[in-house]
Amino acid sequence: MPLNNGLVVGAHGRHFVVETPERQRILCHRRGKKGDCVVGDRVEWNVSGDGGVIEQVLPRRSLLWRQDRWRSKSFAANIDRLIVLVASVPPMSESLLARALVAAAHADITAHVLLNKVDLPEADAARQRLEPYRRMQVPVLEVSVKGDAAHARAQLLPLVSQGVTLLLGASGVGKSTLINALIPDAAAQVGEISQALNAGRHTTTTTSWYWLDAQHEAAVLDSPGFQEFGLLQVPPEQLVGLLPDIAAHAAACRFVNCTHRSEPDCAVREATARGEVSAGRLRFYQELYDELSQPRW
Ligand SMILES: Nc1nc2c(ncn2[C@@H]2O[C@H](COP(=O)(O)OP(=O)(O)OP(=O)(O)O)[C@@H](O)[C@H]2O)c(=O)[nH]1
Ligand SMILES: [Mg+2]
Ligand SMILES: [Zn+2]
Repeated sequence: MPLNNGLVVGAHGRHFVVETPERQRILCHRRGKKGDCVVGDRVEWNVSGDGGVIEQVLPRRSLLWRQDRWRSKSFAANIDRLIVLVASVPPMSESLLARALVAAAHADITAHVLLNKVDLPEADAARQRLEPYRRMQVPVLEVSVKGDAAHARAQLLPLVSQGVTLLLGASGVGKSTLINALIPDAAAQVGEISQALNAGRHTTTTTSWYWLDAQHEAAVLDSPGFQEFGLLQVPPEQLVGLLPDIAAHAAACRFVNCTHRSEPDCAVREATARGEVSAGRLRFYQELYDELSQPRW
C-alpha cells in the first residue's frame, strides 16, 4: 500500500496531528515510539484504525532547537523565519533574546525581533535595550497589538505572508494576542496578566499551527513561553561566528584563537572600550563561551 503524505501541525506527547494534502486532519502516532517528529515535519503515514501511524519523517530543510543540560527540545521543523517577541512588560530577558538569536543563526534561520506593548510607559527602556540588536542589523519592529491591532497587522503581514513563521518569546509577551490579530478566526487563548495566580491563566502549552490564507501557503506558529534556552548544541569555537557584533571585530585580534577574555591586543575588547560593542553583549558572549566550554555529561 503506498504511503500518504502529510504535514505535522500539532504534537501532543506521542500523538501527532497530521494534515493531508486534502486538508483533512488525522490523529497519528509515531511508529516505534521514536521521539523524532515535531511540528512542521513532512511525514509519510499509513492508515491504522481510525487514525494513522507515521512511518517516516522526511528530510528537513531547517530545525530550530535548544539543548539544555539534561534534555533537548525541538521548537519546529522547516520554518522559514523566526520572530522573537519581547515586550515592555514583562521586562525582556536579554539573555533569552540573545540565546534565541544564536539558536536561529546556528540553524540558519532568519530572525526578526518584535517589541510589543509599546503603549506602556516601560517601552522606552525596552527600546534602549534593543539598540545593540538594531546596530547589528537584526530587524526590529515595534507594535502594540492590543492598542493598535491594525498597525500591528500592517507591520507584520508583509513579513509573514510567505512561508512558515515561528513566534517565540517568554510567557506573557503577547504571542497569542498577535496570532489573533493576524488571523481573525484563530481563537488562540490569551492569558490575562491581571490574574494574580498562574493557575487558570490561558497560557499556551503546545506549538499550534495557523494558516494565514485559504491556499495554505503561509502559516504562523504560536508556541509556549520558555524560561530557559540551553545552547549546548553550539560548539564554543563556533559561537563568535553566530554573534554578528562580536564577529565584526574578531578578525582583528592579535591571536587567531583569541577568546576575547584576557588575551592582549583583543580587538573585540578594544571595540567594547570604545563603545562600538555593548558591554552587555561582550559579557553575554564571555559567559556563554564558558558555559559551552564546560565538560559535557
Ligand atoms: N498593554 C498591552 N497588553 C498587551 C498587548 N498585547 C498583549 N497584551 C496582553 O498581554 C497578556 C499576555 O498575552 P498573551 O498573548 O497570552 O501572551 P503569550 O505570549 O501568548 O503568553 P504564553 O502563552 O503564556 O506564552 C494579555 O493580558 C494580553 O491582553 C499590548 O500591545 N499592550
Ligand atoms: Mg500564548
Ligand atoms: Zn579577541
